[in-house]
Amino acid sequence: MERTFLMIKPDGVRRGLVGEIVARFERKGLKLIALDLVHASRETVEAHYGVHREKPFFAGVVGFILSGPVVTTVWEGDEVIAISRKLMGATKPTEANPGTIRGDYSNSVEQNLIHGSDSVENAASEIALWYPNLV
Ligand code: IDP
Ligand code: MG
Repeated sequence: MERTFLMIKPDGVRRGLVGEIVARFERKGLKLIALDLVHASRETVEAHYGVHREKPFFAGVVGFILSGPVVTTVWEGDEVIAISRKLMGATKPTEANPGTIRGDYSNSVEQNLIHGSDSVENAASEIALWYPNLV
């Protein structure tokens, strides 16, 4: 059974979209196994976006994630990584289809409401980073 790490970013919390976003994954039939509202540390967020360290948007996205509380979650299910990426929608607002979370609620490439693991390896390292005690 596959697991993924999904995080509702500060814009989603500020805009009151936590329930709406969580509900979409629940309705899809994915199983919620962890959920917390957290004020993340810079160390954790920089490690989380470590693969993007050399990108021009790295400092911006880290600062944005630190701008308010986030909701961290772990989900379980068959093909949960690919399914949740599909429900999230594409990174760029011009490419995120209507019917997806980003397509319906975001028009910003940075403030795009949600993070989701993109591979089995990254899901494992993100879950270990945010939920070191989750078995
Ligand atoms: P993803 O969240 O769809 O997996 P990634 O390419 O992994 O997209 O980028 C991580 C995050 O960094 C994005 O969700 C977004 O918040 C931010 N980001 C990506 N590209 C840009 C950009 O060109 N400008 C500003 N922020 C960006
Ligand atoms: Mg990514």
